[in-house]
Amino acid sequence: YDEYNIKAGYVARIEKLQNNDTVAAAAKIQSYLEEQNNVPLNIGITGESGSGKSTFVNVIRGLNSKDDGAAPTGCVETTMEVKSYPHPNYPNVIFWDLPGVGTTNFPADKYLKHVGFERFDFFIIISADRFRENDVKLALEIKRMQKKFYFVRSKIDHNLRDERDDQGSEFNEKQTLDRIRTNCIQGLQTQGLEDTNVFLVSNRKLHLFDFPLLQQTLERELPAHKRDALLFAMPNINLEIIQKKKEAFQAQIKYFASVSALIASAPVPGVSVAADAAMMATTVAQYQVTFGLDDESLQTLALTAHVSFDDLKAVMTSPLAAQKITKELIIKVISFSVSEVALMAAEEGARFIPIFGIPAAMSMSFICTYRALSMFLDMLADDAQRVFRRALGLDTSV
Ligand SMILES: Nc1nc2c(ncn2[C@@H]2O[C@H](COP(=O)(O)OP(=O)(O)O)[C@@H](O)[C@H]2O)c(=O)[nH]1
Ligand SMILES: [Mg+2]
Repeated sequence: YDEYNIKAGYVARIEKLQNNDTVAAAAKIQSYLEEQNNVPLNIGITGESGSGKSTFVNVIRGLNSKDDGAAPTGCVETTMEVKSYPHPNYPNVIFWDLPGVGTTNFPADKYLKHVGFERFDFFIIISADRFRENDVKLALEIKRMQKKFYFVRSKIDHNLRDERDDQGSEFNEKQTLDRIRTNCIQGLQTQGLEDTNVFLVSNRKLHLFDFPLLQQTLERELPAHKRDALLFAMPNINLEIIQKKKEAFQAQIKYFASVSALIASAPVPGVSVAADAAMMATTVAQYQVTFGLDDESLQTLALTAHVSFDDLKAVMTSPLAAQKITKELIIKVISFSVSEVALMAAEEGARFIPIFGIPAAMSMSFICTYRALSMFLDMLADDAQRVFRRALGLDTSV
């Protein structure tokens, strides 16, 4: 009788664990994280043929024009086709290479209908010259449809080079940039667009001139829930953006740690560790590509910055540098750093734990995952800064 009772109790306990709320809770947190990383962002890039739209679509996605998945560049636009180019690491962020209004021969309102304006979060209107009547009409129509637009004046590197050749020792970069900007803004004003900013950009050197300002402006003006989507998809053009990516990832770590705490209560021994390492590997691999530290990104950077691939690899110091992120690598690096991972209290993490009111094993799991992911994030953000300094930090001329 007793034996029967004990057994029944045991079975009931296992069943309870298996159907436990914690499983549902872990799944819920996981789907929340997935949602966070899949917020759709659709950016329409328009402007006359030859203005540099397709090139912009490529460089902003961290691609060279010859890479797989790059938009074809340098060809005269003849089709009215609307083409979508998802970000290679964040396919929820889509850049749309739109035909120029001139190519379609549509008036602005028909044009917007043709390209399907509802889907766009905002438009970027590019010109390699002063802005034309078409650009202004389109901007006014976009505004009427209660969407946002940003003017980008491209090929600034060309203008500066020409001006330097013409003016010799008289050349002043800042004055030249100010003059181009003022010209563009005045041109827009005379056509009826007041208070409009124009961002001066070189698609050859995205980290120079106004692209960083454009990035900040877009981020500021986007609804809050879309900001991280934009941030993660942006190329690492300066140290600030690397820092912001790090902070955004850091803010997610408590959720990953909670999932691992919940998994720690799983009835099957060993599941917790294996699941943690797999989850961490996926997350750390995401850090790696987002910081541009995977081989492919480094190769592209080496090409555009005219630095050798090996030089870029040489400045990275973390044990993850230039490695394919696997479960095994994660476990290996964690075991090297056991003292750091196990002994240091996770401050933010500790504050988050009481919400769950969980037993000790789960807290340990929470703290370990929290510490480990924070450590990996620190390592990769540091490497990203070093690589940035080596590749672009000193490159301030066109
Ligand atoms: N120097 C320089 N050339 C650019 C820039 N942007 C685009 N180009 C070149 O301008 C040409 C037309 O660019 P493309 O992107 O095909 O223009 P689209 O017709 O608007 O898509 C290509 O040969 C590009 O390499 C830039 O910022 N600087
Ligand atoms: Mg094109």
